[in-house]
Amino acid sequence: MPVEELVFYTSDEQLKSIGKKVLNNERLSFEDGVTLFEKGSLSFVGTLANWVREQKHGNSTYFNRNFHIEPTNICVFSCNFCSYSRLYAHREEGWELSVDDMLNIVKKYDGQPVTEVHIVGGVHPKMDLKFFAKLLKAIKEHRPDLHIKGFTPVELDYMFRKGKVGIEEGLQMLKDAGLQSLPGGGAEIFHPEIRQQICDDKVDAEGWLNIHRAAHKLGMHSNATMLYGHIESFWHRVDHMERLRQLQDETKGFNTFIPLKFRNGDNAMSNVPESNVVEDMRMYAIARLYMDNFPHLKAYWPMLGRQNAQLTLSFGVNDIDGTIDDSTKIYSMAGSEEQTPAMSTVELVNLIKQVKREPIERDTLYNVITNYNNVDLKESVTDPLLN
Ligand code: V47
Ligand code: SF4
Repeated sequence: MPVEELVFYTSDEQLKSIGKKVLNNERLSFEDGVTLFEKGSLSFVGTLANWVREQKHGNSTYFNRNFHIEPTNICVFSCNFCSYSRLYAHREEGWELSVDDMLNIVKKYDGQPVTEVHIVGGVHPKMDLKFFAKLLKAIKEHRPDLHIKGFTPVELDYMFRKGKVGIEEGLQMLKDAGLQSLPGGGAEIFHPEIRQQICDDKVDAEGWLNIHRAAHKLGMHSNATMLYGHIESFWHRVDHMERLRQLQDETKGFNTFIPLKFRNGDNAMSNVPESNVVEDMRMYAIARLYMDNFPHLKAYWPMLGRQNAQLTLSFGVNDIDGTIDDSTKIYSMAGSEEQTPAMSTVELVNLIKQVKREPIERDTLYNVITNYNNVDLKESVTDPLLN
């Protein structure tokens, strides 16, 4: 048997026909997606996903130098999976940063080669459009070269409704103030059957997609996430990916798809068990196969843990996010093993090289900053740029 047939071998006729479609670069149907979740072994979906990944990116594996700002964990919403937020009535248990506090966080990175700040937090009833426009302007004035990726449709929808502005107008105001792209959060699971049970009171699927559509039309890029591994069925995941795939066909504005593993520490869904590593890897692999029009697939290591993030690089993933510098609490508060998430560039590069991939530092829009494939880190470990 030729080796090509051996690696994709399956006796199942349905899987065989899906495998052929993938190898012929044909789009998978909704039913194909569900079949992969129901019947695809890790080795079957993983081998195919790795093939697709190598067709698209070879061994290139991206990371960036970034940090987060979480303006507040006070939130008017009550998502059941959220371990991080506190209601306004209990605001003494949370934090609320002023524009100056946040500018001081940015100033900590003066002289350091970070390229991106990721701003996301709870929905505070008093942090409005003007407050955030002031923040964006202050950051850009201080550090014009820092790319600002910020705000989920959950925050934006609330900000725009409260400020009585439409989506386009609100986004344009934030763009003019310095916002350059949107992160992928707030998507959770789009289907109302699940959304109503896990995050009933925040923006719905249509609202989330409309805000990303409008951002893309304004020339901004964005990411998309999916919170998986809780009470959803496989077909809800496929439905979620299908809605994103359709919007991407329309706008081509998404850079990256990021499946986020549900962590059950200290939240209202702590009774729901977490998915195991095989299910996690199958999720990434099937995402790579289904999301054929998304250029990149990211494993977010603060949520998954660094070893599992490393493992995803054999199951379709080509991006593992960035240095983070212990600047986010969302996952440590939900029980992730990464309690103080921070990795130096040397650690990220070594993590990628250990699994025989090529580490490439990128900016937010995937422009290459440095290809570390031929850099001997033992030589340059004292270089401050690598910390
Ligand atoms: O929308 C909250 C998730 C998201 C839990 O765009 C949880 O580059 C698991 O979207 N278990 C926000 N997940 C974070 C996010 C993100 C992260 C990294 C990079 C990017 C990007 C975006 O965090 C929320 C929600 O889906 N989340 N609680 C939890 N218990
Ligand atoms: Fe608020 Fe976001 Fe937590 Fe939901 S996930 S409660 S919107 S901070």
